[in-house]
Amino acid sequence: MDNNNSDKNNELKIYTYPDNVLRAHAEPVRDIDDDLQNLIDNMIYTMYVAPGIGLAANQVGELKRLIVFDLYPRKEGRDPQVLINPEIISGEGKETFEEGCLSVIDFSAEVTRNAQVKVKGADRHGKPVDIEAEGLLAICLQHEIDHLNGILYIDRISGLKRALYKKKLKKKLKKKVSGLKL
Ligand code: GNR
Ligand code: NI
Repeated sequence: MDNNNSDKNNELKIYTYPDNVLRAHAEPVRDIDDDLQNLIDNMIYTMYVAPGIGLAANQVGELKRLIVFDLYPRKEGRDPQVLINPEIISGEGKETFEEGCLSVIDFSAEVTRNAQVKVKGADRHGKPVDIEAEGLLAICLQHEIDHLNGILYIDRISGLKRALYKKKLKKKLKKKVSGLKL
């Protein structure tokens, strides 16, 4: 990747289930260089375009421990957050929330996770950050950190609901294939 501004604000391809890249364990970020800054900018751009409240590097095919998020992606006064090498250091309580994922198309389901989590990591300049999260932030951080470990929210729902999604997806893919003009 060239290190110029034209590399910023590119919409990246979001990989979707059942792509293998979503099942891979992402590697820790070692170098905070210009390539990483470009990837961060492109991920933020891609998240807003999607639109989503968070995005993990696996979802755009980069196996790096890097997430971006913005719980309130309104147009005015956007405040995108970046976490490099995020780790959940503790979790407490339980909360159930209806989740969706940019990598799991046309589906949503209730997922139970910790209601509060403490997360540590680094900002885009490598400065250590500690976050005490609850509510939507806690859910979003757990969802994104799951991605870095190859886990999708559909892994955390009942087998019956997961089977329902797979069936729906199969049907949808068949329709797509039969509609192809070859
Ligand atoms: O945009 C997103 N919304 C969302 C809603 C409930 C729980 C988690 C999320 S994250 C999701 C974007 C995404 O797929 N991030 O990985
Ligand atoms: Ni997701």
